Amino acid sequence: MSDPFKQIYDAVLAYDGDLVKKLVSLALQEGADPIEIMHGGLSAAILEVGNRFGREEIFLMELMISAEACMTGMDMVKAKLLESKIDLGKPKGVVVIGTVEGDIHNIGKDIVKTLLETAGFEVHDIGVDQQAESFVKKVLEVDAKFIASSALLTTTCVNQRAIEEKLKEAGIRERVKTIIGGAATSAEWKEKIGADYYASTASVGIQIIKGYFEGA
Ligand code: B12
Repeated sequence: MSDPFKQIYDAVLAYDGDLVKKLVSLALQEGADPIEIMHGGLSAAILEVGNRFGREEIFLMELMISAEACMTGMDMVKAKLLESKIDLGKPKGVVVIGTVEGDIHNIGKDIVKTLLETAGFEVHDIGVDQQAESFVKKVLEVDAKFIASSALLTTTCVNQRAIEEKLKEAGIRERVKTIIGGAATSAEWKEKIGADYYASTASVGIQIIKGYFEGA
């Protein structure tokens, strides 16, 4: 059989959700690394679809169908990762995660969430299109020490700045760390809004959050 990750990649690009499902299931059965299925197969493909959409080579409908196919595969991989999670006892830390207001992209956020859960963190996912106030409210409710926010649109990443402001208004900025991610964010943006950390990938983000709690 040829490279399973490449086959999954091709199936997403072919808008074939059923084939994605079949190939991911087969790859998992054959012991392929779930993280590699996520990154090398599904994410790589959806990013290529995004590039094609950006170049106006495909329509929004095609982008949506590919995203659907990608998410089907992601759900299977996430289930596999969580199934293999060993009981690590007390959570390593409490994190609130969500996608900012005006933004419904959830694939990247969900990867970060799954990897954090697999690593033994207690994660409170407030979902997509969430106001800055909702992040802060959740932090107070569950006594979280970290906010992880995702923004994919240049029009919505401003809402990560709103999270910083709302934390200050609530008087808890000093005791909560913030990490930002998603295609619309960057190290420069982090500096500009006063967030604590930026991560270009989920794996880098997990390392940062782990590092913080291990040193805390
Ligand atoms: C899939 C997709 C969609 C799907 C979303 C499905 C879903 N349920 O999420 C649909 C079709 C719904 C969609 C809609 C739209 N989209 Co869209 N979409 C994408 C696409 C192709 C892929 C995004 C994705 O899932 N990538 C895969 C994941 C794994 O990558 P990721 O999110 O970047 O996450 C990784 C890292 O960034 C990081 N990460 C992400 N978040 C976080 C958070 C933290 C804390 C950390 C540590 C790390 C982290 O971890 C992940 C893994 O390493 C991107 C293209 C792109 N280059 O990003 C366009 C893109 C983001 N979309 C775009 C646009 C324009 C739109 C629409 C406005 C289209 C329209 N005309 O309606 C709408 C907006 C809807 C809204 N209000 O949010 C533009 C944005 C342009 C801009 N500069 O603002 C892009 C860049 C496409 C393009 N090239 O034009 N989209």
